[in-house]
Amino acid sequence: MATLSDYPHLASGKVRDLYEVDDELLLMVASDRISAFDHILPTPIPDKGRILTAMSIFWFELLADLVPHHVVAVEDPRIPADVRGRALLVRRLAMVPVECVARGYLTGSGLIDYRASGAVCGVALPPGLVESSKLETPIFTPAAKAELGAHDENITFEAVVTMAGVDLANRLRDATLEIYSAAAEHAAGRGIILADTKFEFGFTGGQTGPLILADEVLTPDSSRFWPAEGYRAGHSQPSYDKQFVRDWLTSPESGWDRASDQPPPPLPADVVAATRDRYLQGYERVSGRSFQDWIG
Ligand code: Q0T
Repeated sequence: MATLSDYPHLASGKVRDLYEVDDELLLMVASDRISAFDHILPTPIPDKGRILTAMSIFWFELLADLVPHHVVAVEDPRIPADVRGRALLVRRLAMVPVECVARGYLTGSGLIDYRASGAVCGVALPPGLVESSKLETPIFTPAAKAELGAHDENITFEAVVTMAGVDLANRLRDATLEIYSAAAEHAAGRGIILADTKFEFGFTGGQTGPLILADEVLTPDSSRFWPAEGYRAGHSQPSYDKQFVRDWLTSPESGWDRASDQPPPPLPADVVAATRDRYLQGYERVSGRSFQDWIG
């Protein structure tokens, strides 16, 4: 059986790690780590890595008729036993260095940019929009990946054209908006608003080959999911997954000052349990699948 130390480490995000299996294959490993307020918390959420991997697989499968994806296997002898259920064997691609974001609602950096300029990534929006407003039409708001620890920088479509050429830029925008629409429609049928999401694409051959959907997809780490029943424009929506964590960290009980240079404190067991439950409920509600049926 394989072990993680068999594979050279290639890259790490805040909560995931990438390893080289061979010239054609990589291993993407999701951890139980959770971030909040731009910090990795010292307390893991049990099963988070497996739940988000199951969620990503659900969406890759649902969207497979619309876009090819990079997943080769979730059960394979080349996947080490200790990461089984939270690791994906994926095709090694030439990645497009653009974070392909679709937004159907205005929040986060989109709202900040709109308040400053009336536009997001060069897309002019009508006046009078507020926190969490639904957009008339979903928009493509690309970003450039920042160094670890920094925020991705919103860029214009013209900047994508400069980086990737007009042809590829058009294909990235069209694929991003099509995939977002299909996913948002599925989520709506389950009582969930998909406010926004981020995709990454790559190629196997040259840039003329098909765009292949990579990374993780449509997890709470790459997307904003809102319960449809509580939605109200003009208010920030509770985070489906991290609200207990944020509420506790900003409460006096935590003793933590967000503005300080101090690392966040360990989470209490009840906050951990409630957060694990939210991830579980989110997966089961969006997929209609039982986490008990996921491997591991
Ligand atoms: C990638 C080649 O660094 C990243 O994730 C950290 C865990 C993002 N990233 C993805 C790749 C992929 C994918 N996914 C792929 N299929 N082929 N590179 C590189 N960085």
